[in-house]
Amino acid sequence: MIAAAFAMALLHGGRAGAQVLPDGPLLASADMREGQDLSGEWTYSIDPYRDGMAGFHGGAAGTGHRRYDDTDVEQARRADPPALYEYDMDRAPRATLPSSWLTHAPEMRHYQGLVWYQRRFDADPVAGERQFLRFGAVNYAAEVWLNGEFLGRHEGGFTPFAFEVTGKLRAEGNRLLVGADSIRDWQDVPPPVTDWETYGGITRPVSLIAVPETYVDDAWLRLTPDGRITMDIALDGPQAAGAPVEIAIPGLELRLTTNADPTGRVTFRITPPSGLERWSPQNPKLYDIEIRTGEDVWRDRVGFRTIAVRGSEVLLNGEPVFLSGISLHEEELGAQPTRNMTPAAARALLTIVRDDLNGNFVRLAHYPHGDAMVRAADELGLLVWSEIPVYWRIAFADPDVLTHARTMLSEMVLRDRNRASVVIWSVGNETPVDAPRNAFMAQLVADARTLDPHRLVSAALLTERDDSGEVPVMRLVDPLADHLDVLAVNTYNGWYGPDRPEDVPRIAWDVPAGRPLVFSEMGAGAQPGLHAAQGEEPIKFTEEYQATYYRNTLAMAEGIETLAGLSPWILKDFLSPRRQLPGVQDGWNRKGLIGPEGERKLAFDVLAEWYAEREE
Ligand code: GCB
Repeated sequence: MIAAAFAMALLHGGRAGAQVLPDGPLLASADMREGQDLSGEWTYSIDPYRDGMAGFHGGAAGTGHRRYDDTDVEQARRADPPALYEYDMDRAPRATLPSSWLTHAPEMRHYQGLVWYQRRFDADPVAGERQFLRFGAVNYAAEVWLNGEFLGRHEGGFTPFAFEVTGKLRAEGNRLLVGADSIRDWQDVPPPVTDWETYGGITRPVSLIAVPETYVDDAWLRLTPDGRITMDIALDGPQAAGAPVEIAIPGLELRLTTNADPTGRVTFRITPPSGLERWSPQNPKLYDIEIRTGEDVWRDRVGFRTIAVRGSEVLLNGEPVFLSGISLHEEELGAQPTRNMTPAAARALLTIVRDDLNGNFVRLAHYPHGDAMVRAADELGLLVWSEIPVYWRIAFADPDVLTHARTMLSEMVLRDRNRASVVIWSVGNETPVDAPRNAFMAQLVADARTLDPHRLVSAALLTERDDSGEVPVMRLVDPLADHLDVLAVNTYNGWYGPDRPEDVPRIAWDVPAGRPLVFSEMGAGAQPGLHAAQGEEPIKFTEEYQATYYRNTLAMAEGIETLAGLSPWILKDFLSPRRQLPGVQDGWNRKGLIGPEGERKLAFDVLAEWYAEREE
């Protein structure tokens, strides 16, 4: 064992600076802590007029509708016969979480609004320990009460949050109430109009996590461009200042000891042993990490790699890599998805990308996916683009909206910056250029760099079309491009707009020279199993049309010298309420290369073969 003791009172890598940080405990790598899993059976109650929030009329105290009180309604009614209650969370319908309420019952399929969820649980709080309730995500806004006490509110349907509940738990029958509201307005991120299903509800795991009084709240380990492993650790608790900290990476025979600085922080930089195996799609090597302080043990599995840009190339561990990718929504395979992306469901999708599509890259659109997906990418060796849902038009001029988006960005980066697979942070998708938007997006890029200086930053941009010359020219004229490491554009020539698929290869691209360009989207719809009539030209939504579209768009892509990768739209058909062509879409965006249950369309092989050729 190599022993080393370094205590460098440097700035803790990412939590300092001007970025907007989440409130409350971070609990980095919370999914690796042994918690009490509160998934499983909950009760739920719809509340379309939101009178459960306010109380409205009812019993003497005006509580007849107030869902979050710590009341056994049945007992209260017997104890006070005239009392009026118009809810009873203990006897409400049951649902298994995580999932969206859309699949709790047929009549819930199109419900959008407020739904109350309740979970009763026993806890065994140990004196001297701290307890946290951690939510993987609640879509969209959540208000949380424990035993009648308000814990807080969180907005944003795709990032984690936690509340400290030390001293608030009882041994038996705790009553956890969550008001989950799926309604968004134009001050929200994403805005009300998107092109995917709003899966309202508690869509990721909920757990009760116990830690010693002083514990490791945040730890960030990575290989920095100087070739060293850099670790930033933040303790929280009364004994954090000067606390002894031990870091072990058994796979590298490393054991390091030090003491935290007066603010409870530690920064280490070490030259890794020469045996370090770098993480890559070919060798997704992860190292077990243990960080101890007092009784607390923080665990994670971390890969070490570098990512950079040189001219128009993306470099992984110093070597050029072409991003052979595909976009993905957080929606599992199956005829009736509910958004419960378990580790197995995530692996099922990513295995198709890696093994069948010959891919090495996924764009996780259009919002941060759950821990399970990013962990599966780490394990399977897929490079990841991770995005916040700054999508189309939001209220860019509103400073509160900017604060909200910045918080979301921090929540995403702080959750996932230990994941080697994540190589690109994206600050948004198809946001129309104007002054307030440009300032908004530039701020997000600056934040991403402060939070994490060594990953690449991108955004999916819009292009302008110029038909004044002999061939159509697609032009990238967006001032945000100057701020990004990787330029990315979505292209749909041959699907939307005037072009026929066979005209697509001649389209020219006017993009900044010497910088990597990714087609963050390209796509065409096809209903699985719908084929062109014999001898007739394929019409839209046949598999043949989609396959022809792919052949021609790939031919166009081959003409772009700076093309560094693709993430076509999209691996799997996904539910979207704006897609209602009867008998063809029926609520599904059909641009998947596979259907809802994995049915492969003809275009799948077109792309898979193209990627295979690039590997040779
Ligand atoms: C886009 C959007 C994506 C849509 C897709 C489509 O440009 O970024 O969210 O689903 O087009 O299918 O139109």
